Amino acid sequence: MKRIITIAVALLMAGTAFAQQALWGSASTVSPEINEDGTVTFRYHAPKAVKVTVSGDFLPTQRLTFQMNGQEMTYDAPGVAELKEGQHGIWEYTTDFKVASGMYTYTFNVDGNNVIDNNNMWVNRDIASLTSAFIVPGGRADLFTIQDVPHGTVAKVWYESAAAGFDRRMSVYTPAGYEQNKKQKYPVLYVLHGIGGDEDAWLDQGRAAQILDNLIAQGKAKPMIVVFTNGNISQEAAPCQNSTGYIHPTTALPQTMEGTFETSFPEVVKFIDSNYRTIAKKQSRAICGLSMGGFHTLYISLNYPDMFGYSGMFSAAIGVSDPSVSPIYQDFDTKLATYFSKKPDLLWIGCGNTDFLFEANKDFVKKLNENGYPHEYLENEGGHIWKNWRIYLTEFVPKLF
Ligand code: FER
Repeated sequence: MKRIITIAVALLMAGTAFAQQALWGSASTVSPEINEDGTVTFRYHAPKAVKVTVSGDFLPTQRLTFQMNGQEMTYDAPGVAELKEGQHGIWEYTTDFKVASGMYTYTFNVDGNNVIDNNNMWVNRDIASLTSAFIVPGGRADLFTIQDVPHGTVAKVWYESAAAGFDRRMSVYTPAGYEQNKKQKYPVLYVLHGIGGDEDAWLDQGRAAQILDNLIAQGKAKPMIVVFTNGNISQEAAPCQNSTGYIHPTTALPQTMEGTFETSFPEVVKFIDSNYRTIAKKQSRAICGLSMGGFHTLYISLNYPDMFGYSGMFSAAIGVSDPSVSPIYQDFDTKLATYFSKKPDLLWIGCGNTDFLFEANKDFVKKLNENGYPHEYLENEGGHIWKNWRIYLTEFVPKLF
């Protein structure tokens, strides 16, 4: 018996040593720690550091400015707080306020260098920045957590793109029950990311799969298939997931907002309708997106007015199209009139009142009002941030189908 145990332990050790390279490098410092009084403590081990700060959207925002098209624009940047060095080179900061329920992302800055919290295993990428994340539960944030409900399935799917000339990747969420209910057909929501993003953005930063699981389980949303495309037509897939391996994410990729992605969108819809059990009609199709994805949503909806019954524009990059680069951006007013003459089920717009695109969104809403074009508009606090985009998704999805 003893011998059998020894062999079993030896096999286990050999197996795990190969299976887990990082087996002996465990984390020891607790960070972040959500305290019983509602404050949050951050810790970072840096025995030789001179200055350590934490920056994140759990802190009051700072207003910063930048130049866009010769104009000075203001935007919200995450606040910054200093950590103090304690024993054993562990730096620490505890908020002097209760952190409200919500999902937050943050980074440390150690002597001028931005780093993630290496004791927090939840890391997200936002364009070209790695951020650490945490959720303070309660309220709407409970939609972002994994609950004891039936879960959908997320697949990474490659499709042949004639427009790009190579295979491209998308993420596809099928709701709980999809695999079992073989006769059931489902409506489809297409969800688009912002500039510099990719087919992973809404699932990682946006918590879209959790939001869908929870809203469906609560009976607040219909079971639906959700498709997350990669809106950078020059790109096969997200960084490290493409044939070149590594790519550095940038907001200035070739063919960004030059019409090819929008023009070729029917090839995506055709692929989904051919490979999934969809209800392949306008009233059972929705599209939405944040920022550049809101821009894509607008032009796809206007140029293919028979394709989507529901369209959602989240902090949309309105008014930045160049009609000279693609016919898709031309004859805007005529296309808008045609779109509304075909009676879409819903055009939904959401924008925060400190977003640098707030004025552009307000102008668009004004134009819709002046023309009597039906729409829903949510104006809330905050800027061009994931906090708002998660809120907009939770508002938009229950209105569908
Ligand atoms: C612009 C304003 C906003 C623009 C793009 C955006 C290319 C997109 C922002 C985003 O997706 O977050 O002028 O020009």
